[in-house]
Amino acid sequence: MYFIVLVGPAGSGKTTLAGELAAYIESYGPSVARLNFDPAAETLSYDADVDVRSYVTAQEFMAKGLGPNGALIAAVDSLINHVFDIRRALEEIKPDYVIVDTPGQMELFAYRHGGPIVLNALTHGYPSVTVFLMDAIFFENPASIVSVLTLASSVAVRLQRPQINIVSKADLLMQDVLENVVTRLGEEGFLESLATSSESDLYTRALMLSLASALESAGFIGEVIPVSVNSRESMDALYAKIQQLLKGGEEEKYYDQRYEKD
Ligand SMILES: Nc1nc2c(ncn2[C@@H]2O[C@H](COP(=O)(O)OP(=O)(O)OP(=O)(O)O)[C@@H](O)[C@H]2O)c(=O)[nH]1
Ligand SMILES: [Mg+2]
Repeated sequence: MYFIVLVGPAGSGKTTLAGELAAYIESYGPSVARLNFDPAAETLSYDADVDVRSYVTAQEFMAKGLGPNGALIAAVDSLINHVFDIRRALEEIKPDYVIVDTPGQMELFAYRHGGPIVLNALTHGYPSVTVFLMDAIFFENPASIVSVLTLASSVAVRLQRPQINIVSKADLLMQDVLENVVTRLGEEGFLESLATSSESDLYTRALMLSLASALESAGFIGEVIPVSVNSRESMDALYAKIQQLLKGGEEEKYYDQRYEKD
């Protein structure tokens, strides 16, 4: 089993991509299990093979008096009690891939303890990759771009597994932004030049430049793949990268070569 964990801000397209990517991979032969990992999901655009809501729902915690955000956090934390049952359910299906559709409340993965602990317990012993979705809407100006890539790096630091950063809903990108920004993000010095070109005040620009420079010097950005569920071509690029990271040998990473294991 290989795990593909979809993480991204609210509404970035995780659930839609989970269903479309599963069908896309199946069209080439491998079997795929769809795992809904969002205890607060109301409707899903795919049929979940395993659904955490069979074990715990955010609504149960709201009934105990928590607000919607606190209830989701408590629900994800409490998944640790069910994670072995969820693994067993997946092991019975024995799919080639498991696609994990996570909740949109990013602080679960970027800042809190619960998200990474539960995900690590879920995927322990199996190769896994994070696909981080950055909505096309974030690619409108340098401040949003630097900010969403910084968020992507927080997730990478915390989940500690190979990560593919994608621009989701790429069909909504203007052609000019696709060609002159998104496809150039991996070029050395490009993010820094973008930060420098920002029309922010001096302090903000200096901060953005430092963040851009840190992300670049760590080799974090690499290739950012534009993906639209309407384009088979972009799904080809995503699937190729997923296979490269999952099967390309011992935990292939595209981070800075200086820190590779001996
Ligand atoms: N144009 C376009 N819209 C998309 C694409 N993928 C998803 N959407 C739309 O984006 C909206 C949000 O999609 P979801 O898949 O529910 O996003 P999500 O990340 O699962 O949302 P939460 O679970 O609430 O965080 C829906 O209206 C989708 O139809 C895409 O590739 N292109
Ligand atoms: Mg969703």
